[in-house]
Amino acid sequence: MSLLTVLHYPDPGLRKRAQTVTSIDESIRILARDMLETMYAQRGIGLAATQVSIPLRVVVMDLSEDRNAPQIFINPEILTTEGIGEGEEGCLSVPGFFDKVPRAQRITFQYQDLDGRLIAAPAEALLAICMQHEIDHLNGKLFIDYLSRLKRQRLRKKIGKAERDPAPVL
Ligand code: GNR
Ligand code: NI
Repeated sequence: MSLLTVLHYPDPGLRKRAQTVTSIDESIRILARDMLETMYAQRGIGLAATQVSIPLRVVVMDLSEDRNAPQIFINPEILTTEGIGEGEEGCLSVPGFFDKVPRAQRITFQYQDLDGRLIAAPAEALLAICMQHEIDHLNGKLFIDYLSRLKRQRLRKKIGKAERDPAPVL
């Protein structure tokens, strides 16, 4: 088991489009396991491989209260969407920042499991929101891209400042 480093905005790695997984082999199993470990360590409910510098279409999630229901989605794709709603979102790659994002309320999506089986399923509520958030990551998109220019400018200013003035070493 190994913990992976989660990239933070504005790291350019977060803007890469992830490639389709063509062979679900041992390396993908290890990646999924390490991503779950990393997600649990950071108290996230989902994680996309692009966030840990691996440009492959792999997503992990655990939406359960008890943090004991890991889910792995290979090559997830949205098939249909219905309705529109707004929910508060956060992202492990934009720590400490939360805002409302418009998302489809209900979706159907497909993915492959670790055995390569193609599965189609409906989603609503938190699963629908999180699946859209994670598939955006695989396409190099972040939830802050949906904010107004003003809000994004304010966020960039806040983060830019922190990066320009690093804490002095001793
Ligand atoms: O932990 C997370 N919480 C969350 C809350 C609302 C909408 C989406 C998310 S996903 C986020 C983890 C993450 O950054 N996944 O990419
Ligand atoms: Ni995220």
